[in-house]
Amino acid sequence: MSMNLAQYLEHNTDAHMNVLISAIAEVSQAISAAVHKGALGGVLGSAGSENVQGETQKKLDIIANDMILDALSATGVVAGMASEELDDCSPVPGHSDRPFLVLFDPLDGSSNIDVNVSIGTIFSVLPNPDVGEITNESFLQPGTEQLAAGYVVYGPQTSLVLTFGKGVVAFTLDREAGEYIQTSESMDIPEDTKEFAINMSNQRHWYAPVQGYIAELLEGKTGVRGKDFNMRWIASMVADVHRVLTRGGIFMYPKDLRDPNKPGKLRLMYEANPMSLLVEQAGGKSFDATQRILDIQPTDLHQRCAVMLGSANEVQRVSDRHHN
Ligand code: P6P
Repeated sequence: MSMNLAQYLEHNTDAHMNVLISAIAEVSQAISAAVHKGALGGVLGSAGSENVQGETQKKLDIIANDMILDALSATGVVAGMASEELDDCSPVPGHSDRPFLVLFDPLDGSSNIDVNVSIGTIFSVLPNPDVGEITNESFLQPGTEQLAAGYVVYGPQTSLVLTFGKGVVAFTLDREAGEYIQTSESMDIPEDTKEFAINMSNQRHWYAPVQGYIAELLEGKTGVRGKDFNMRWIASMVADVHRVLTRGGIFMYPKDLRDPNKPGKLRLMYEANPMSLLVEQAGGKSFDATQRILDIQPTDLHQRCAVMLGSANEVQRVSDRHHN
């Protein structure tokens, strides 16, 4: 008989973390219901505003963001939050002594909302550095400091995938019962793969190491790799990374020539870091090209980075190309 999330948290986390993850799971059920209602809920389409990234915000982006802010503030264990949708962090007034800081992308891949493709919520839990009031600087901790990380993917199933630094577990939402049931006790990424995920339309903008690496994959069994590869690109990081965690693969969003000052498209603090912790805990690797993403010392809440994550031998191979 599989455990439900409440039983799992009871046996595997302390009281504070139990409260936090339970709150995230509960609010994700409400977000899942809104996502799956789609146009019938009158929440599709643009909200007519832009986020700090200059991206048009979808109504569901903002709805999900506000739901998470309210849910985490009410837990009694969160001192402050940071979100892709907020310019600055959101301290919980009068509670700067609470144990956790939480960063999140409330609805990643939101451009897929209107075309009914999987999207997701990504979250990262950091310790409160306990240096007085919570500011943006309180969050600027390397990914190795994360106490927990996870995501909820709103797809054919709604799945919650979690790590507390002791492997990766997965739960599937039983909508009738209104609870998450454990469906994986250990997600493990095979060291080798035949599947890569990258937006090929950017190919002419890539730097030489990525050009060379992808060219080898495309040569298939006729080339040096001696095997054919398959390509997937959902353009929803949560969905692409969930596939990698489920069956292996390499996911890449490299820095490219369009803007030498822009290290990549994806955000370090609430996309790359949580996903990197999950991938490493599942036996994979996650580099920005030359260094481990989890080792990056952040300098800005919304900084971006290049991402190459997944099956260890493939990530190492493309990283080695950057060093030679
Ligand atoms: P592109 C979604 O907007 C996102 O931030 C990630 O979820 C996804 O992996 C990437 O951007 C897709 O980017 O350039 O292929 O649309």
